[in-house]
Amino acid sequence: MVSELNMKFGISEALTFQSGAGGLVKALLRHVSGAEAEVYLYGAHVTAWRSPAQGELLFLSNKAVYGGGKAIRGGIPVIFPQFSGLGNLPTHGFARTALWKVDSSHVQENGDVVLKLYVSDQEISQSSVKELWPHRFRFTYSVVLSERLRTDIEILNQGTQPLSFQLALHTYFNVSAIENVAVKGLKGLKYLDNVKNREEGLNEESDVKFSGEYDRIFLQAPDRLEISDKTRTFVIDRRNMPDAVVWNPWIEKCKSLTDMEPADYKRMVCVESGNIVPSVSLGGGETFSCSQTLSVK
Ligand code: TA6
Repeated sequence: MVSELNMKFGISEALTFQSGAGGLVKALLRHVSGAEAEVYLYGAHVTAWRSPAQGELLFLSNKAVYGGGKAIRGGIPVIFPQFSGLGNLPTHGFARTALWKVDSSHVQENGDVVLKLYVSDQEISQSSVKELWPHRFRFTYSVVLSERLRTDIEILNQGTQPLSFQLALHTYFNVSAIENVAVKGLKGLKYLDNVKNREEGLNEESDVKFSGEYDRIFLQAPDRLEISDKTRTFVIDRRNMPDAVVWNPWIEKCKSLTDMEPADYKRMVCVESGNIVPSVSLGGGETFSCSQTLSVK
């Protein structure tokens, strides 16, 4: 499998496929700047993004489980076609535990390394899912590495009937310590508070900081959000992904997660770009596209 993938899609220096954790196949992308990213075919899951200057930029749990129908804890889980429990599918949908396939790979003129993965209804084997979400679709996910990390999404409704979905890139950022972190750009936004049974609220904080379990879906957020940490700032640029989820499990919730160390809440924050409320409606034959670009300064 790995050697076949390297024959077909490998690009010397820029893109190699390897056997990763749990025997799952992962791709290693290397950019001329020295930036690197790792992507598992399982879940099309970006598990690492690192830069020579800043090191590991995404949080990845040392207790993550690889395969077996459980999502890898950390990196960038792809949430589709349902966010959290907002529907009758398994929490956060089936994309993050599906086995994606390689569509293509190339290095652009400007040096960006591109790995394009896809999953369709053909690759979804769980019959229960097909009953609950009986649509023909193709989800194409492009991981584009330069000094930045861009993830482009195209979702095609291959059926004739309309379908609707929720979507999010559930990005886990690696932070120095949660008490050093502030999420900027959310002032004045309506949110749904998942810690208070999705109670609606209005955010007055220019800087969202953390002192307990935090789990809010911010609606219609600006295209640019920032996460300031002690010595660096993450910049999240979003196209056509208006909602933003901010999550930190804090002490008790973190302890309850078997695939996180009890102290892991201190070194991560999730800021997730998405299309959650309302869901996206897609007519037969129509395509939805959106994108997230991560950079650090
Ligand atoms: O994005 C926030 C959230 O919906 C939280 O409620 C928490 O459940 C988190 O996702 C992680 O969910 P998971 O199913 O990956 O454990």
